[in-house]
This record gives sequence, structure tokens and C-alpha cells, in this order.
Amino acid sequence: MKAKNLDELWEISPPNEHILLNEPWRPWWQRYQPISYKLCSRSGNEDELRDMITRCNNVGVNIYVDAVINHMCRAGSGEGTHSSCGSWFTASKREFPSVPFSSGDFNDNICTTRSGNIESYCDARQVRNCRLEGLLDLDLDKDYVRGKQADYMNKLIDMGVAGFRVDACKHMWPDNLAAIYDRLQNLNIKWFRNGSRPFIYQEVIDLGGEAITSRDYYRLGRVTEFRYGAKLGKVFRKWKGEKLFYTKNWGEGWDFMPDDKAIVFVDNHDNQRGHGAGGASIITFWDSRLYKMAVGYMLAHPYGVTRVMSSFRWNRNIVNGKDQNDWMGPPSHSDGSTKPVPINPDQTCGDGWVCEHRWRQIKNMVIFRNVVNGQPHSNWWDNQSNQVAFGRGNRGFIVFNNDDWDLDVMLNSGMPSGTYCDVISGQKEGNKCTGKQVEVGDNGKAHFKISNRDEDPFVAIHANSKL
Ligand code: AAO
Repeated sequence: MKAKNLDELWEISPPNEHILLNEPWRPWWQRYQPISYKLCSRSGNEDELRDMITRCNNVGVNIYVDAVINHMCRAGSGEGTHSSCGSWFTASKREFPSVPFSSGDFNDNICTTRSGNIESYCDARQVRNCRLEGLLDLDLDKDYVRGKQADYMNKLIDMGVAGFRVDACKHMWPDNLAAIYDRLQNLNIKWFRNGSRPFIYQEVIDLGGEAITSRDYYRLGRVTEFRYGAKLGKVFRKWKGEKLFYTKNWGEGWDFMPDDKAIVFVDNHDNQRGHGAGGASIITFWDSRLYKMAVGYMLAHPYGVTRVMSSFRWNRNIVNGKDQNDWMGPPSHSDGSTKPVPINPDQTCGDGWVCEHRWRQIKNMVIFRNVVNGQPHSNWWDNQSNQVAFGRGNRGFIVFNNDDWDLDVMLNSGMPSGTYCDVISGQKEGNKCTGKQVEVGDNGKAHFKISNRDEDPFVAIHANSKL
């Protein structure tokens, strides 16, 4: 889920037909091995997808689809109908009759590595013309291939989606992506303003030192800023002398991409389990106390378009730094289809679903972000260590204590005077506050006290939490 302006934006797993794998049993990553662009996956069929998109749009929650268009399944996947809609395929002959794609639609002839796989990330041609992890690499130079992909994305646009996360963009030539994006229709006017374009954000892992950079993709849409979560993790974990007060110039000041290009997140579906990039510094729901603070910091800060993770729990088993169960899929029925998400009386989720986005602290910080939208980063304070505070104009103010001692300080909040409800320890319900209260005086000054032993050692107030 992303928080942007006043809407809630949801990113969903790839909804198209994917391979079904038995070894290991139905890993989550089978959905990144397409068999066709038919809309049936372990999450459900086309009618169910349409129903979800409609119901979500009707309540102001827009859907973004994870579009896997760089490749199909692994080259050695054999043949048969072990696919989520039951379509036949022959991987060795590169035949996917349900699209249809055949051998001439793949890059095998122009890849120059011996293995046919990407062997060096320092050679842009390999990265874009060879197979990522053995996955059959589509030839996006071909107008026919781009047409099939545009048709797939346009079908989703017709159904009401608002945009796309485009998977593995590093492995596709920017001009080819531009040609596909140019063919996309405007959004469905049933829910969107006439002439609205799909919102595109592209997955490119750029931590430096490779042939391909995020910059190559700026002209096409937003790009994932992977440095953000990796650095924020180091800061909140206080690794290698990192301190929270160093984030005074967080954003472009930390050498991140331009603000208007970035999509940012604390963790994603890959690096929360050691895939992709970021390594051990990444903070996830497994470290819930730090996680709430890091997500809170991200949502309070104006840089980038933010994305909040929503996960399922798995039997994590870390041996020598590697999770042996990093493949485990979502809560599933015995046939491998994904189970529904039951909602508990306290609004959290049951049955193995973590639903970070429903945690009170995170949900309330999404609201904070919406309330302070457009306001500048202001009224910074720090103790030259891990206690910091900042505001967003006169609409919101947040204070963190990530030190090993108490915070007890008078700060200029920039907020109009009054009594505010802290939306971290509780929230405003009717005219009552279920958490701590903060008194802001006529001069905007307020007293904050946060013990380092508090369940959540941060406090946030905003214009709509005024009592
Ligand atoms: C699975 C198996 C494989 C098997 C394959 C085919 O795990 O062993 O070969 O099937 O049978 C997901 C899973 C994969 C899974 C795949 C297909 O994560 O494990 O493979 O489905 O089922 C690269 C790409 C990036 C990609 C990432 C995982 O550039 O696009 O790998 N992410 C997306 C999705 C992801 C999905 C796919 C793409 C495929 O988000 O869920 O894969 O559709 C460097 C490069 C990165 C590269 C990473 C990992 O990163 O820079 O571009 O990402 O390596 O290969 C430091 C460096 C950092 C480096 C990192 C890791 O942090 O600073 O640059 O180390 O080495």
C-alpha cells in the first residue's frame, strides 16, 4: 500500500497466469514466472479480480498491478499444464500458445554469455539481453511482443487499475519500455478524471557500481529508491556509528534520486526475506518496534512517494545469515490457492496475515501523511544523537527517541495552540484521546516526554488530531 495525496493506493501481486511449482511447494516467487497474460493466479480468477478492483475503487482505494513483462518461466521448466489457468507450455521450445509466444519472441540469439544467463552486472547488454536467473527473456525489440504486453496492461486499465509497478526494469531497454507505455490507454473514466494517465513506477535496483543506473529510467516514470530502506535500516539500527540526527538532510541530501522520481519503502517483498538488495540492515515486521518507528519516519518525511508493506508470516529459519524458508508462500489451501484475510475484532488480521498497514501506529501515520500533504519539512530539532523532531509546516509534528535514555524537552512544534492527541500511543476517537495528550502553547511550544522504554518511543500530532 502506498500513501499518496488523499487516496489509498494498493499494489497487488502479479495477477496473470504463472507457473505452479512443486519443488519447493508453491513458493511465493512462482508468480514471477509468467505462462500467459490470462488473469487467473493463486489469488483468484478474472471475475474475482474485477470485483475487487471495482469494490476498492468505489471506496477510494486504487489498485496498482505488479506487471512482470521482462520474461516468462525458467528455461528448464519442462512442459505441461502446471500453470495457474491450466494453459499448456513447452519451456524448452519457448512455446506459450496462450499468449501466443514462440521461440522467435525471445532474446536467446542476441545474448552473448555462454550460459545464456546474466553473468556480469557491469555489462548493460548482458543485463538486458540475457536471462535473469535463468528466466526466458522476452525480445522487447519486437513490436509483436510489446503489443501483447500493452494489450495485457490495457485490459487491466479497462478493468479500473490506476497504474503499474513494472518488474525488473533494469533488464529491459528504456526505449522499449517507452514504446509499451506509449501504447497504454488513459485510465477508466468511471473512476478517474478524463485524460488521466496510468501511474508508472519501475523496479530498478541501483545501489551503485553497476552499468545500469536508475537515472536511465527517470524520463519514463518513477523509480524504486533502494538506498532509502537500506540506509534507514542502518540509521535506526545504529549500525557503524549511524545516528538519527544525521538525517537532518534526509532525501536528496543523502544522494538519493530526485524527490519527484523516487518511490520509497522501508522493506519490500524481496528484501524482507533476503532476496533482491539491501541485505541485513533492512527492517521488517519481525523487528516490530523498530519497524513502526522507521515506517513512521518515512511517512512523516516529505521525500518521495511512499509505499507501505503488507505481509504474511512464514516460518523464518535463519542459518548463517540466510533464511532457509525464504521461499515460503502465503497462507494457502491444500491446492496452493491463497487463503482469504480474516479481520479480527481489533481490526488486525488473522490466519498468518501480518497486515502491517492495519497496525494502529502505521495506519495513523498514513493519515498523518495525508493531513500534512504539501507542507514543508520544518522546525527540526535534534540532541546530536538519536533523538530528533520535525514538523510539516503548521499541520503536523513528530518526535523520536531512539536513544537509550529518556527524552524530556520543550520544542517549537510550529502547530497552532491547543490540546492534541498523540496518534502513536492512541488516537482521537470522537472528542476523546485514547493515548498521550500534547499541549501546544500560544507560541507553538510543547513539552515532550518519551521514555526509551515506551512501547513505541515516538509521538506524532497533526491538525486532525486536535481535541
Ligand atoms: C527463482 C529462484 C532462482 C531460480 C529462478 C528460476 O529463486 O534461484 O534461478 O527462480 O527458476 C523472484 C524471486 C527469485 C525467483 C524469481 C522467479 O526473488 O528468487 O527466482 O522470482 O520465480 C535482480 C533483479 C530484480 C529482481 C531481483 C530479485 O534486478 O529485478 O533480482 N526483483 C524482481 C522481483 C522479484 C522477482 C523478479 C524480479 C523476477 O521483485 O520478486 O524474483 O521476476 C544485485 C543487482 C540486482 C539484482 C540482485 C539479485 O543486487 O544489482 O539487480 O536484482 O543482485 O540478483 C548488494 C548489491 C546489490 C545486489 C545485491 C544482491 O546489496 O549492492 O546491487 O547485493 O547481490
